[in-house]
Amino acid sequence: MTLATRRTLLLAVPVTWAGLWTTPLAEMAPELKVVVQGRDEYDPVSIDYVLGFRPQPGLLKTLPNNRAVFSLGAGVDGFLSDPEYPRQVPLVRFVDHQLSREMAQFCAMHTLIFHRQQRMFDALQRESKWRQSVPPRKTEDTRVGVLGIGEIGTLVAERLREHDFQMAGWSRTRKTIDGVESFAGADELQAFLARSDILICLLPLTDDTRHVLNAKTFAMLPSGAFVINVARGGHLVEPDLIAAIDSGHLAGATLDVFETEPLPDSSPLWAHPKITVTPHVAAISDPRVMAKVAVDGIKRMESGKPLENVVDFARGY
Ligand code: NDP
Ligand code: OXD
Repeated sequence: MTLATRRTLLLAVPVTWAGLWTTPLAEMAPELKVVVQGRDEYDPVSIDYVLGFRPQPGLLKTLPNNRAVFSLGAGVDGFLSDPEYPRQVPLVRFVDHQLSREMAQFCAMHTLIFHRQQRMFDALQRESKWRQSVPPRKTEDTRVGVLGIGEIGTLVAERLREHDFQMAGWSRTRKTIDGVESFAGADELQAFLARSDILICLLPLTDDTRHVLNAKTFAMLPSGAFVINVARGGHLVEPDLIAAIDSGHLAGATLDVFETEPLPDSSPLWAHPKITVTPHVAAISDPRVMAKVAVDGIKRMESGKPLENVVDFARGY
């Protein structure tokens, strides 16, 4: 990178992880000065750019010359939950095909584990029992619904379509995706849920989508439906999910994200026999790619080009 002025980037991540990004940043942009929040002394006035994930609330408003914020996550709720986020500073979310591919793989895996009754066979194996059984419903008769059919949701739907599931997606605006039925807006949510035997949540967490997975929406799903939440814990009312499973209405769930992370030891989700818990690992982004996205963004900004994947503060994603 050749910069007319030496620029300074504040890396707002846990100090012990900082090396994951400082090393590739130094290789890709040796002229960029990188300071690590909580480790290095810095003058707030000197900060030109920020790269981070869930920075401490109030931090960004202390940086009067900050030109842009680059999110290390696809979801930017960790920035927008800061009531003092300076709205004149563009926020760039992380968009990467490798990330979408990993998300699609995780969603396909958990859809198929449920559909092919793998948990039942795991239990039978533990008891040395040989019992042949086929999925209760044919794949082509099984309806999968993706809540949030954006960058990641679209690839998830396309990959599951290849397995012959009947696919649909729900979004704010209408979509045209081959072999994926489109439902749009609040008015079509009920019809979308009523046809979703397996529901995958891939929405951004906003004021409109918080707690969208609740007792009322679960009741709209067909009996025996399965829920996969890989978006944010704030989408789900956890006690409502447990109640819907324990009542027999829902067959179970896979949860990768939680209202409180790490999931507390005391959470009933850990030991629930019909819930699979994973520790926010549906996709682990590559720090080198994240560093490159930030460096490319800085280059664009420095050469007067518009930034890509900028968050719309009014929409909240
Ligand atoms: P996008 O912004 O590309 O897509 C969001 C989708 O949600 C769009 O289709 C959008 O509709 C839809 N949407 C937003 N608000 C509403 C609403 N009120 N009603 C109906 N539809 C709505 O996001 P990504 O696909 O990149 O990421 C989705 C989320 O996945 C992230 O925000 C993050 O929380 C989560 N994530 C989790 C990871 C993990 O490891 N577990 C990793 C990466 C992401 P429209 O298209 O009409 O705008
Ligand atoms: C996320 C991510 O937003 O890992 O969760 O990208």
